[in-house]
Amino acid sequence: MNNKKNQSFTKLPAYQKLQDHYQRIKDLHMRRLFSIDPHRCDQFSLQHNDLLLDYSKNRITSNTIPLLCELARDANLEHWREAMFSGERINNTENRAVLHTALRNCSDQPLMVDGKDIMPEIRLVIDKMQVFSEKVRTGEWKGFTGKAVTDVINIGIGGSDLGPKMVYQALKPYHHQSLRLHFVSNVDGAHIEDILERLNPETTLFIVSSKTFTTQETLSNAHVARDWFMQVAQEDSAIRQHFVAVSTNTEAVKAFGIDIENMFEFWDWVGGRYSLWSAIGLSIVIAVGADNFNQLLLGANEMDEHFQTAPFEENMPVIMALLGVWYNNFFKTESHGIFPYDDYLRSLPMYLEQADMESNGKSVDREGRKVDYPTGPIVWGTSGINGQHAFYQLLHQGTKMIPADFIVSMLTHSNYQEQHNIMFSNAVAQTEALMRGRNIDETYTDIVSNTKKSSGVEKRIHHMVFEGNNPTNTLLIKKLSPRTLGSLLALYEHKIFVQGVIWNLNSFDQWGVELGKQLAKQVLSDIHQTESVTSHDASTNKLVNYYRETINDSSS
Ligand code: G6Q
Repeated sequence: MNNKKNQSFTKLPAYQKLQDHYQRIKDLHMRRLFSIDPHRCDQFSLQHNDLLLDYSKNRITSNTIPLLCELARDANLEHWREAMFSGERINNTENRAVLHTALRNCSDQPLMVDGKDIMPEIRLVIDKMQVFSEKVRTGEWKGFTGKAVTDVINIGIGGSDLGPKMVYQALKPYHHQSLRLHFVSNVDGAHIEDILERLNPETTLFIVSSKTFTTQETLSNAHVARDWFMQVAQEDSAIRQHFVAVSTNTEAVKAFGIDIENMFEFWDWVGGRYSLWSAIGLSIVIAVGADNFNQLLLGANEMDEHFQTAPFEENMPVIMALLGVWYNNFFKTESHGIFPYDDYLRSLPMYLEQADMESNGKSVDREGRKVDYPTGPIVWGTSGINGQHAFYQLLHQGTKMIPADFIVSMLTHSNYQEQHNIMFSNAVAQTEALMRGRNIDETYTDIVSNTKKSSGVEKRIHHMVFEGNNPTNTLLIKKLSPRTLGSLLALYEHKIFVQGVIWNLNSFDQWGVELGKQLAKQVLSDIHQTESVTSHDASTNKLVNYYRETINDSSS
């Protein structure tokens, strides 16, 4: 058990130095910083394999990064990093190790947890996943009427859904030619119904993905799937060929009626939102094959090594984390935008919302003391190019500063190179516009040269000025492949970890999701009562009673 205690974030010696530094540079415009140092980009960029991070469009000077790195040292980042990778129980509220990195560990070194080397078990499960997936992919795995599988449905939610779904979309060019994958997470019956109505039970395979195998939404959907299937199959014995489970809970899997032979195991030291590398990635292996899945793991492992070995000043996840802390805690920004310029990465913002906000959305520190500083930002985003025609107005001319990551692929998988050139130029132009802005003189010149008129300009000019000085990171990916995707996702995982260490949080529990779950069980039972509900507050009573009356009226 790790007993090392961190000082509170605001008591770290570098914190005060950063406060002073902030006071000195907070009003500096990045335009000026670029004009003073035309080579700023060389100083503030990092390359790791096929990822290039340009962080020069940030409100930093050459003094900022050394001070932020000092902050990371004050927060004992080296110690916590070592503790995580070596399997110490750094998830102190659940008394668990945090070892998603072991799932992509390609070395032949043992990794001990509770006196046991966990690497052989990991390899066994990976082999089992690969053998099974190959059977499904080649058509050797047959349904109960002897037909090959055409459709695979992953039933899961949260960490058991978002990662596999996002990776499946991201790796579209690597998909099996004819197998179709579907992801059901919402307990709204419309979700599963919309998918099932198009499918044939004889050729459909279900993966019930749930770490605990107690999650209400997932089990409810799994029962709907089983009933749908049994209407046609009739015999219980047919379930074997159509239902597999991914879980840590053998007993619950058995109780549901899934053969243990068809269960793919993982362990309590894999957090839900960090689980796509484990058996939770089974749908990914089926979609893209074992070799591509191994490339995904390799890319992540390469980022793990970079994170463990590169000096903080040259360490991509550390730098991204520190920049986030710089804005969150000194500029007091509230949110952080994620804008992919690659259609295959369209679900990445949603995935990172969970990864980041469930990890660092905490208001007590590792020791349970209330924090007196802002922790995790609101992480949000969508496809950048669509955002430009929607909410970017606020980024450019609103009153809030929103630091953002622009994630851009350079080589396209599509056949439309000119479309890709348009997308790339938009991404880069946006970061330029957010940084430079357009001052009043430039605005005046632009208007006059575009309209060839100077009369009436004063009326509009203030609406057309852009202050600029909005910070962005640009992450250029050479080409979106399993390997680069693995590195990209591990980069964000470690960024989140570093921020958690600096804020002295346990980034690996998620107690905040519990209360709503408990209350939902109570409300569900209330809905079935015959009497009016009075046990909640007036608002909740009213909503529940109105719902009960409405569904009762409609069924009578
Ligand atoms: C992730 C969270 C959460 C979890 C889901 C599904 O870190 O713990 O999103 O993944 O609640 O849980 P199960 O996999 O246990 O069904």
